[in-house]
Amino acid sequence: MKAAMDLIYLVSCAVNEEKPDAEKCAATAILPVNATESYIRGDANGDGHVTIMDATVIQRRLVELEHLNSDRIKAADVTGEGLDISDATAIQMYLAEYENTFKIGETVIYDEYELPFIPVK
Ligand SMILES: [Ca+2]
Repeated sequence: MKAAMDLIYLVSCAVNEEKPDAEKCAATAILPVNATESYIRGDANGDGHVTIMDATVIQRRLVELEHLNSDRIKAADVTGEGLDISDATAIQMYLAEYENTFKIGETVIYDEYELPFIPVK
């Protein structure tokens, strides 16, 4: 699931008290309230569910039999350490109802983006 990513820029300035005419401004990019990006942690194939197919897709990606775009890799990297076999194992353990240490199956929502400092002047 992915919505449009039109960015709104919020510009804020701080006045330098030692030099009253000097301002330091920064622009922060944020997303509109209704523009969200979300994914289900562990849903490597993007079908909206976490199943054994997601572990299989990760395994196939690791031996270069499958391509995953950056959004799918983000969902597949359940351990947060880069995509590797531990992600497939974690999904298998989740499906076998072991303790869900990595919050697999939970929806991860981004509703606001903050980009690095952007000097305005
Ligand atoms: Ca899936």
